[in-house]
Amino acid sequence: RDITLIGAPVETGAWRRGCLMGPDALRTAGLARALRELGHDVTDAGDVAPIAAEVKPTDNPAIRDLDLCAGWVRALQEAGNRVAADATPIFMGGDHLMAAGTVPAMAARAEAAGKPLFVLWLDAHPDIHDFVSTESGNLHGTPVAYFTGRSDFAPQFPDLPAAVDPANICMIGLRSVDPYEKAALAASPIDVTDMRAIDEHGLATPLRAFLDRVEAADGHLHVSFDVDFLDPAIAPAVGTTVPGGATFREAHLVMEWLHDSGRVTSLDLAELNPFLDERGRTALLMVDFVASLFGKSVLDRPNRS
Ligand code: DIR
Ligand code: MN
Ligand code: MN
Ligand code: MN
Repeated sequence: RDITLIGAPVETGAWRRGCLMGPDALRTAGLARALRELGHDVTDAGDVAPIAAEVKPTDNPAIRDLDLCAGWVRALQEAGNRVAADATPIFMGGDHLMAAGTVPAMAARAEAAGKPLFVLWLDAHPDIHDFVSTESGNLHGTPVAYFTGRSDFAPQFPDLPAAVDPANICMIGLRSVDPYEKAALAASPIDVTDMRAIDEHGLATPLRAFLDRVEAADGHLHVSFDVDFLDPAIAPAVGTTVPGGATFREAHLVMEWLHDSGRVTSLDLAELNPFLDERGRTALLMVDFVASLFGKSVLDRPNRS
């Protein structure tokens, strides 16, 4: 595969500073080398920079750094639009606001290819707030509402080049959902597997069902991987740790099945905050998971089951 690494060092969507260093930590942890060892052609396109913009303030005084956040969304959409039709971009974040840039660009790319875009959202949080509902004012909590066209983000964020159908979204790992988000998810066709469902039934069945749907629709698949999907005991380098996350084995299975599906066309690595890491262990873990997603396996399984 032709893999393009794109740095998205946005940190103004999160309350804590430090995601700025995410792309460089992933580079230092050997992301490009790990992918090359698997036989992929890897290009590092460097870091995107925000497009300076002054935007109209919203009525919500909690929202922070709106100008810069809007500038990042615009810049990341433009960077995503430059990705070749047959390349597989890995967007190295950066806080999860990055997905407001990357996902609309990937939706537009899929549309140009005549395919639907599916999104696998691996996260403790659903990130489905909008400018009105966010109480924290941290815009990394808003990308899903934006890229599904659920709420109005105009004129601060760009007009959506293509919206993602919420019926094509699967969220796995949720365990921090506030009342607004709970109601929003209940009213939406988004397929949700929270931690309780994982404890009761495991994540293999819902993941298989989702991947089968992507296959049946001949869709593109964007994976948005928030570090806080993982349990903080194995992945401490994230500003919004929530106890009770995915184990190493659960996440590893997700990565191997994603590889076996052959469907992943783009990937976000979001919320890595190296300032909070322990000697790079979270960055190294993320590189390991990405390697599994792109073909590193323990044993060959010709029957794919
Ligand atoms: C949180 C942020 N739900 C908020 N979400 C995070 O501020 O609205 N997403 N951390 O991953
Ligand atoms: Mn840098
Ligand atoms: Mn998130
Ligand atoms: Mn999260």
